[in-house]
Amino acid sequence: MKLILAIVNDDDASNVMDELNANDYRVTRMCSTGGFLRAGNTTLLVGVEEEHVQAVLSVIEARSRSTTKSISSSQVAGMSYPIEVTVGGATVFVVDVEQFIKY
Ligand code: 2BA
Repeated sequence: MKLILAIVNDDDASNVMDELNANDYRVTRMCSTGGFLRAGNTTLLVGVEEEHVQAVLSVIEARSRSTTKSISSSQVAGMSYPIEVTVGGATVFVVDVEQFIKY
């Protein structure tokens, strides 16, 4: 079994979850915060058998848009000016599950 951890934009999370649920995949949604922007994002946990990993990744890829965010953090000669960073579509980790237990 694999655990897919997907960090997605808050705005995309419902679309991703709806499609995963419609395809019978179980999902847990966690509120998270990016360490760089310190802005809210969503982390989805999806536990699936290995043969379903690609299907889940396809849903996440199709439903996650990348956006640009402007932040004023760069300092030059004491002046700060805005820089743009591209966020998402999705940052995904696929990890091995040693045990899956449901009581
Ligand atoms: P944040 O850490 O808030 O990062 C938001 C975006 O800022 C990143 O988008 C990237 O474009 C930029 N960024 C992050 N760190 C940077 C740095 N040190 N210098 C310059 N630009 C930087 P994404 O790469 O799409 O990441 C979106 C969110 O996914 C991140 O939000 C974080 O919550 C998570 N994430 C990304 N990579 C991760 C990793 N290796 N481990 C854990 N979480 C990760």
